[in-house]
Amino acid sequence: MFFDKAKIYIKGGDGGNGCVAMRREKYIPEGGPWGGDGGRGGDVIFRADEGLRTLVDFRYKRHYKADRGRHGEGKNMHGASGDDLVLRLPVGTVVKDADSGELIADLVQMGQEVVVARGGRGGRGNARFATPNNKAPKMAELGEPGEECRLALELKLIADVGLVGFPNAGKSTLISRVSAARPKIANYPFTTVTPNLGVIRVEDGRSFVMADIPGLIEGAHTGAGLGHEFLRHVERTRLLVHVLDTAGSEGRDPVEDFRVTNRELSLYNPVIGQRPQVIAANKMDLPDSVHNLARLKEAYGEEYDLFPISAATGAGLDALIYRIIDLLEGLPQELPVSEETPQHVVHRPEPRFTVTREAGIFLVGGKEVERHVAMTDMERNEAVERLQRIIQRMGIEDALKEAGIKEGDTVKIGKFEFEYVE
Ligand SMILES: Nc1nc2c(ncn2[C@@H]2O[C@H](COP(=O)(O)OP(=O)(O)OP(=O)(O)O)[C@@H](O)[C@H]2O)c(=O)[nH]1
Ligand SMILES: [Mg+2]
Repeated sequence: MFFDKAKIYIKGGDGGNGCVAMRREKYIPEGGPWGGDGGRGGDVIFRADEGLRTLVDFRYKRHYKADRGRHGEGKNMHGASGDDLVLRLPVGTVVKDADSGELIADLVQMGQEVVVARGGRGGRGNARFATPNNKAPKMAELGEPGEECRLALELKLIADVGLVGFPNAGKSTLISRVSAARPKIANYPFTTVTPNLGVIRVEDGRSFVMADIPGLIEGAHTGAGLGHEFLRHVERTRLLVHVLDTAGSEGRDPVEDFRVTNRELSLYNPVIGQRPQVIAANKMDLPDSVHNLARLKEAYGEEYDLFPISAATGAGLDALIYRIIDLLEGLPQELPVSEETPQHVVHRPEPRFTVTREAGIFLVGGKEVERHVAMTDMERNEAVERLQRIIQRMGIEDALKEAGIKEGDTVKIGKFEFEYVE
């Protein structure tokens, strides 16, 4: 099954908790703190893999979590780190934040790796909180929670050449003739319902990748036929080969078809409408093709390279393939960027924290303070006192006062709620 879209939830592993322990050994009655740190949680990593062609795996399993770090232990023993979780995705996968739509990664190269959710760091053990004033701290940090997010994955195949044209024009026949790709071929429209990639090698050792997609019909931009759904798979090609049924089977007119398909391409994305094109005038083995070829040459011969071929017999294919490969050499190597593909990620500076009032409750938000709260062991007074100092130092208390907080009001930071006291 072919799937080119998926939404998944991922979470980095939580850090392990720091340990509270005191040294107690023979002859060392007053041993100091020796609670070790927790280990860091594993990252969630995406790796582009050339062997994959679809996002189908993510259709059935949608939650992914990396291993958490182990907790620290006495005798200053640190917890082990959690294992990273490496997920393999097909080359060409675009990764966006499912909620904001922000581009997170574009896996365009085989083997490319991106950390999409970091594991949390381990909490520090009490050994690390010893000071001259507090030689035996009875607190440790909890592990930092791993990053979590919902991601929208979208596959946009990466190929040098895209085949476009009406259904039944012979696109799949062509790719099966020149590459090892074996798509379904049949004498009815919309035989191809998923894109296929084929690698074409020529005798001098050069090669390129071609993508075959379902046929387009008039009104595809309004969803007719299979619509524009599959055009994203030619968005990242450098050259289009426009396949025409030159024989005009079933009352079609190739001169008209060329115009209609190009209009649909431009309506989908003007950038694709502008992409260099070569015309493959197919089915030259059939009657009527000679007459139509003359008309095509008349109409488009000036503007486009036009190759009479028969995908069925193989006639004319060598000339077409060598022309494609020569053209590719003259085109820029980098991926064409479509209007849909953002070129850079915009990072908006976030305020350090926010204070809002909702139904009488004071809500404090912000990554940094929420992290401090999540890493505080509320069962331990020393830990809570430390959190209070941090909140004060960050200026949150002043901000709360400014917002009109009074003794006894409720404050909520992350999942933690408490009553405000001066
Ligand atoms: N006579 C002749 N028939 C051809 C030629 N090329 C393809 N055909 C036939 O045309 C029909 C459609 O071919 P496909 O390759 O499936 O066409 P397609 O463009 O991939 O069609 P969709 O996947 O529906 O978009 C099949 O019956 C092919 O055998 C050709 O050069 N000559
Ligand atoms: Mg086909």
